[in-house]
Amino acid sequence: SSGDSVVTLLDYGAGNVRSVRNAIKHLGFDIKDVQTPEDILNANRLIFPGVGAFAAAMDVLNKNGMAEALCTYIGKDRPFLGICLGLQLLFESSEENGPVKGLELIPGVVGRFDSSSGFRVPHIGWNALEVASDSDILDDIGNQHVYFVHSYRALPSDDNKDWVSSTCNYGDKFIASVRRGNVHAVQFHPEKSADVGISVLRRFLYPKSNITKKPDEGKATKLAKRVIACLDVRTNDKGDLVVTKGDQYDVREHTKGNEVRNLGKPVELAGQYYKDGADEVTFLNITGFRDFPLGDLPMLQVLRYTSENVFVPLTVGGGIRDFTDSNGRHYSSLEVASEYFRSGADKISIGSDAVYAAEEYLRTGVKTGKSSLEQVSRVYGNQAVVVSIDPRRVYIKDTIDVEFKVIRVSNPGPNGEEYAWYQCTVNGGREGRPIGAYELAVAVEELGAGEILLNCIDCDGQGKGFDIDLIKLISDAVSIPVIASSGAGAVEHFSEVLKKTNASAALAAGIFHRKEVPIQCVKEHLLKEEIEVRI
Ligand code: 1PR
Repeated sequence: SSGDSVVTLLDYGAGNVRSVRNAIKHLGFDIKDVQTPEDILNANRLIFPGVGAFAAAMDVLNKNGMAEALCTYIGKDRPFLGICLGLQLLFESSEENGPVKGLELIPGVVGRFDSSSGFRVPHIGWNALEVASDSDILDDIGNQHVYFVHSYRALPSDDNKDWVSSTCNYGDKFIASVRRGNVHAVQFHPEKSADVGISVLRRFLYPKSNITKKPDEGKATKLAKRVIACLDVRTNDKGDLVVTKGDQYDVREHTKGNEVRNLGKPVELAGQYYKDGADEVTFLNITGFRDFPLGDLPMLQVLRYTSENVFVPLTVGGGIRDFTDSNGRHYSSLEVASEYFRSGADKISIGSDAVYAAEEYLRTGVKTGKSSLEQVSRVYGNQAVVVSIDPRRVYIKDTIDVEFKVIRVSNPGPNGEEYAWYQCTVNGGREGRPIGAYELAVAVEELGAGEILLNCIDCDGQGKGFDIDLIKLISDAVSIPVIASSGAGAVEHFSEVLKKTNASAALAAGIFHRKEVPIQCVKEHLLKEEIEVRI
């Protein structure tokens, strides 16, 4: 292929850049991977999607001469697009496990968001920008939302104001993008920002194509509340991977055959929900606790196919733990997670194994660093690790002698009980454990979880609304984002949970699968209720 349709990609192997590759291919370009510093110097256009930790990335760039080549390339004003860490590395230094020296092309220090100001860290989700007038690749954005996921950010100052092409508000006003000539970098993820993000990439790849429009004055907005579509996936009795949906976690039909309920094909449904405006798509491999997920090649295929066309974040969960297969081959949880990331996942979700890790941590007070949660979080960053909690409500008459966090419930239990605690379960709700959802949430935040997916077995599939008591309890207990799940049956349930609790997102399954309410209607309702959403 001619050099004109080739994008040079700097991927130093620290994480999932599959979605960047997919987006580039989607726009009709071939990819040439950087092998040597010369490849950088010879590039027609270079994309650098930084992933992983700042120090590790600088180490790799310094060791193989890439850092120098990058500085030369950028110094010559050659077409460059840095993404996320690919923006941060251009600055003088970062406080991430540091100070650590960066490429020193832009004045300023990359620091951590301050979670004490009430803003949850990581900054995960869709936010709008204030765009400067000569932003070029951002000219189509206006005040549409783009997807961010990061804990560190650079701040605008007098020293770097020549570079700053847009800012975003999240506690601080931070740098969302920089631009000088042909050199661009963005803190957000264009490859995960749906059509808006694809248009940013298109403007970079096809420069000067219809740059006529002046940007709308982007006005500062708040982080949008996310609406997430969840696909519970498992193999049915015929051996096909299907989207299923339980009633309080029971996914079998109550007919003679007792079949696994089949609500459609995972790749098709994910594609549909993307088109309908889902802010994220989550796949839960619900038999992963029993069957080894890497034996489950179809699940990896589902991710690969989905990520080719779905340009919003994908989360996958189920079966992330250490495993020894029937041949005695040992797989670490990190290998399992890595395989999911390589196949197109942006985040992985851990259920059962996080419960065991939290129990041990609470018992010993020691962080061993060995749990799946800690390992994946260390290697891929905490923004890539979701902990899925499957609690069941336990009503009690009084609060005496309960070693777990008890709340006064809004609706009394079947025997008039006024109190409850929420017991964590493992193995798809089959086994209750001696730990409460509150205790678990606090512990997993300390162990490195970046987000909590909060289910509720009592509400799952009932369509009667989210468990507001539970979601309030957990979202007030942690400073990482909480995704409210289980029980959505009407648009009002979404506004209720987002107004009455501090949840950052609302997830639903059945209501979308049964086509009762399209995602767009949920968004329109939220907008009407003056809740910030991405439309
Ligand atoms: O324990 O790490 O292998 O992870 C297993 C994962 O599979 C966990 O995230 C667990 O929540 C999930 N899971 C296991 N069994 C089931 C089941 O249903 N039998 N599904 C299951 C969890 C709950 C939500 C559901 C919401 C919204 N399903 O995913 O989508 O409740 O539903 P609704 O809107 O229809 O009410 P591990």
